[in-house]
Amino acid sequence: MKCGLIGLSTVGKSTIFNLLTKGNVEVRKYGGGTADEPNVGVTTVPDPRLDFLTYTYTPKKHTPATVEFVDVAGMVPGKARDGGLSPTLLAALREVDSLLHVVRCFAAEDIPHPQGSIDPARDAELLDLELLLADLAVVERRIERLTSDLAKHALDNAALGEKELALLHRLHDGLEAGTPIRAQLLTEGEEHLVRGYRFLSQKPVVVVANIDESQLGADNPAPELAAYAEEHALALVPLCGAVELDLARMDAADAELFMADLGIEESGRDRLIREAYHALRLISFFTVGEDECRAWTLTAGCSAVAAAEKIHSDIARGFIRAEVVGFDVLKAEGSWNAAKTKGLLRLEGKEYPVRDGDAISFRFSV
Ligand SMILES: Nc1nc2c(ncn2[C@@H]2O[C@H](COP(=O)(O)OP(=O)(O)OP(=O)(O)O)[C@@H](O)[C@H]2O)c(=O)[nH]1
Ligand SMILES: [Mg+2]
Repeated sequence: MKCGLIGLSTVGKSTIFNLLTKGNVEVRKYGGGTADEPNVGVTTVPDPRLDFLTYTYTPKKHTPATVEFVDVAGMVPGKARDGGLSPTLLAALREVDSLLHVVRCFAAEDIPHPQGSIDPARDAELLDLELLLADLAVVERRIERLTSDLAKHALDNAALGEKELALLHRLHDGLEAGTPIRAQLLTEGEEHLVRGYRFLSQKPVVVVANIDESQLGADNPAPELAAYAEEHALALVPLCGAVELDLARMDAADAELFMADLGIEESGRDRLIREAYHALRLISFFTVGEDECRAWTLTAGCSAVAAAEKIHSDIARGFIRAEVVGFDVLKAEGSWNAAKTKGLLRLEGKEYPVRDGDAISFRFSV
């Protein structure tokens, strides 16, 4: 699972990246949005269910689910229209599965805002427009190419080419009308046809409102941005990046005092990871045993064979069946073997849609 942090420049992307990855990665400075190699860091997903399994099995190793975060340079509005986004930035963003869109809501007069004023809803819209325009450029290039190939009878499968062309025209019109591909409701077949383009506006998004210290504990700390997020059906997580980063670097006792003082109930880091997980429709399944208890990340609705693929391509290729038991049953029975003795393990095939909390053992032969 890879998640990209995007936003205009100096909105706090690297601060929040540091918070999420616990600052173990040296964060590069981008001179006013100049493209550079992205910062990459991995963080573990807190999960009390894995803690329980580890406690029960005392395995040699326990491995939480991880999310990889990618922190890129700030986007400069207007660049995507001329195809001016840097290839490094585009390549990094195409690779991620989802986006955390950081929007500056904090004031800080000593930190100049590239647009000259603090206006979170305007900024969010500007950035979303960049994503649309980046996709539009890809769609237009592809339409041109396909049209020419079809005219020259240069395609092996002209019917498929025609189908793709029709779809691209539809996406094009949608994008021009301001609708991200995410909201254009593709069928599974259509989705498959254009999957290779890895459109930016198709990726699921969580908006992170990087709020001012003065707004900590407020009910609705960024009302205009909240309205924008609601209108566009986007999840919104408000947090104060600078304060949360300080908090994450304190020892537990100090952090507790500090949080009580500021009216923060849960660390922003845990909350952001949890809410992002939820908003991005991610679930966890587990593999358990004396050697290792491990949580794996999967998109909700994925099949058992897709889950197998996460572990090893051989397991997916040689998939015979999956033995499955839900976490709650496993917890109630106390162990995999106890559940097995009671006949509570289910045998599922390749197409079984994995549920959050399933513990799975795969039978396969290669
Ligand atoms: N007051 C305040 N300052 C913040 C907050 N979050 C980040 N900053 C400051 O804003 C400045 C920019 O933060 P970065 O995290 O580097 O922002 P960025 O989006 O990664 O910037 P670029 O990579 O240059 O686009 C730094 O000086 C941060 O300390 C916040 O919540 N409150
Ligand atoms: Mg940065």
